Amino acid sequence: GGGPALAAVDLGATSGRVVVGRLESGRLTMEQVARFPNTPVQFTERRSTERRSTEGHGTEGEGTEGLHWNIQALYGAVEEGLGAALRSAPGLCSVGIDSWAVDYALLRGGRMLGVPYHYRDARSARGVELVHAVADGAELFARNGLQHLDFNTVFQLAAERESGFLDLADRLLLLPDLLAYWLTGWARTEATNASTTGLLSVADRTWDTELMERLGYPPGLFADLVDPGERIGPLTAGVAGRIGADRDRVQVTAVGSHDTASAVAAVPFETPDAAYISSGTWSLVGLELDAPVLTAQARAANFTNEGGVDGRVRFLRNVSGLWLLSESVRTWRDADRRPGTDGGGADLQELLDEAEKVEREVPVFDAADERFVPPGDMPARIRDWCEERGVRPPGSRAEVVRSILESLAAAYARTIDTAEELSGRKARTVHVVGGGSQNALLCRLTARRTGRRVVAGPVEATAIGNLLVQARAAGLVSPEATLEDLRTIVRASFPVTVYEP
Ligand code: LFR
Repeated sequence: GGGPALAAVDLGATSGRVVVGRLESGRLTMEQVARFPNTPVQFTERRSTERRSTEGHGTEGEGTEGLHWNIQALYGAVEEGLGAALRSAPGLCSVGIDSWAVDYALLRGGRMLGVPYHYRDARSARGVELVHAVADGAELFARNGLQHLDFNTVFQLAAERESGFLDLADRLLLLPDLLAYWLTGWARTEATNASTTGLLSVADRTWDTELMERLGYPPGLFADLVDPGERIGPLTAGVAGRIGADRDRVQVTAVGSHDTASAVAAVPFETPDAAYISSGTWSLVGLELDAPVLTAQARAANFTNEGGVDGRVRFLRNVSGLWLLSESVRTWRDADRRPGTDGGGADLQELLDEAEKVEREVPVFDAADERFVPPGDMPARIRDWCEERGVRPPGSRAEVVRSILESLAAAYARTIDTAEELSGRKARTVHVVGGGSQNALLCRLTARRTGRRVVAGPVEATAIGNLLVQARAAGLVSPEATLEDLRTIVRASFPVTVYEP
């Protein structure tokens, strides 16, 4: 129809989508108008030709040039998706963009330098060494409130500086901001995503220029901050022409451009005494708080205080997620393709059905172990983890799947208990949003292992949070609406499934 509509561009680690949202009598309706794959690219070795990688995902080997995002392809798909959004909703007035965090592009004179790295690229380890020589983990946590993850932007940039690229650049843009820049010509940095860089002060959420200077990162690289709900700018004439838009009618609006910030904004909390799991490639497990927890205990437990929509704090931990499953399935598919191997079947749904029936006790491994971050053979890494501890590893593929789900659920339980202790806030209910909310076995195991009621859904929380922040900015809901008011819309619009412990 011709009524006002909004578009969410939501880029995930394996696929992206464009979703049109409309508000009709206090309810949000959504229509997915485009979906496209996000396939990272591993470029061949730079240093030694003899060590050319034979495996497609060679980040475990040394000397590979790098694992990158195919950002041009993503941008092309976004423009096409916005064209589809306009055809479906001629009244489109606003676009918001979110993606995973921490990754960025360097530019000079508006032109992109090189191809953005994927946060799972191995070079970050070197960056950690370089940064820690200047500021140790305790100091970093006091300044930025973040859990240590090797791929935090602050570490990636140290590797970039060492390779000389930082000297060439005059601008750094996080990836959703880069797409917004290409659509509008306006270079801004959205604050929730900026909070994941390690370069934003947790005290006042402004750029930590002192730390930048000590690390040799020119503060002028970093663009002005915008909060979710602020306007970034209208489409350029060129973009408007290509997608068939009336130029000044469509604004790009800042949303929680860190996907997890948008997802948490859409958690249908009924009371503050609840935890959430934003469950996709990663599981982000924690609480929404009004103020950060910066104690030594919080740092030791590797909790993060990321910036949320409306100034809330996302007090959480990165626990691995469905990545463990998807990488396992990829490994099995590759194996089944090799001649002479008898495939055991690698259809995820079938494996989940079989995993449900596994009766043998499977091992619970530490799903948050860093060894599971780079791409690779997860079943082999799980086996190694078990063998190092004299634990019997899972045998069949179904057992591996069951072991992954049990281990994720156990990690959720531990993390939620710790979040309660560290914050003094109770978590009586656990909300699961995102793709993992549709995995019934995982939800049941989560209820069992946490001993708490699990409320699963909505699956599209990220797109919903993105759209509702735009709706408020565009006046489709009251500009005065609080996050709680927006969550009332979520509850009215999307059903949930409850799992009792
Ligand atoms: C989830 C997520 C996490 C972040 C990780 C890497 O999609 O955004 O919150 O830690 O990806 O950017």
